Amino acid sequence: MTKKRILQIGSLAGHAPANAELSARYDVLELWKAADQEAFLREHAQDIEVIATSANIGCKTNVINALPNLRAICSWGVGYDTIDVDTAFARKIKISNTPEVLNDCVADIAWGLLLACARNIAWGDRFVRANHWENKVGALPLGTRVSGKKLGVVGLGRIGEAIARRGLGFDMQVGYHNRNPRNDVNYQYFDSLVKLAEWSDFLVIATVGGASTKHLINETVLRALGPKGMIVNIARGSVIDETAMVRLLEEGAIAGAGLDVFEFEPKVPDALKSMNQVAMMPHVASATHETRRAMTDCLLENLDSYFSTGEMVTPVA
Ligand code: 8YV
Repeated sequence: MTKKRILQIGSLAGHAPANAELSARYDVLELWKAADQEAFLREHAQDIEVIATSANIGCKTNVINALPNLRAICSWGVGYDTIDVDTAFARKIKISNTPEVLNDCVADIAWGLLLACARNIAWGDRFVRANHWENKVGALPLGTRVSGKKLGVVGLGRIGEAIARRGLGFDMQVGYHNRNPRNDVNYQYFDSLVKLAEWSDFLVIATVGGASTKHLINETVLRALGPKGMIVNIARGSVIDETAMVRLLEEGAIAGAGLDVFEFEPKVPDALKSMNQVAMMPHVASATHETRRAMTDCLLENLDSYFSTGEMVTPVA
């Protein structure tokens, strides 16, 4: 049987077997390897009905516009702020992502960063490695208690809920802000972000990225979190006004930050790199063997499903 053709926009480098698994099943046109991508798109414009991409690479307007027969975009990852959804939906192009399978691992990293920040775990690691303990060079400062405190979640969706549930295991009170309250949870709802930030000891960002949430966490919200408050972001760097956050961390107007994502990643502000009250990861919250395997399986299921039924298994609504 001849393989169906797909266009793969970028390498799925975040899961080593993924590229080979796609090529084993499909006749893959690898856009990212083309020296002249526009010429490549022109050459194959009529043949491409399906795209495979990822959350970090997305699918831009020019690619969609270059492909008159495009019907489906299947993405690896849950976020789709990098895909021009409006242009795609206007042409009735279907989009799928890989939701649910990464909730737990992303929530675990939110908690890892929260604990690292509050209890100086990354700082302590640096302290030991630098032989400061052995050589009695100063002492690691006291940390901040986590158990029993107040956890604010911005964006109580699938990942936000997994973060909130873990908070209950730490005997925390949990509050959240969404556009609308949910009637299926018992957590305290705040209709304003500023009120949630004022209430919270730890504010964890788990909302979607893109234009609708750009700089949602601005200077006012950060000031409301206050000099003892800590912020954690496992969502998208664009949700926080990073310049304001760096300035307020420098001033001590907020106590610390645990960050997996950055506004202009992989560029990270130099100022953050020298702050011991900041714990950072290179956008790897979903990066476990198990979760990345599940994300690749979900991508393949969506592609297979589209080709056999015309429908996605996990469509983006
Ligand atoms: C991706 C993510 O792994 O799923 C998402 O939306 O941000 C991550 O899980 C990341 O984009 C890969 O670089």
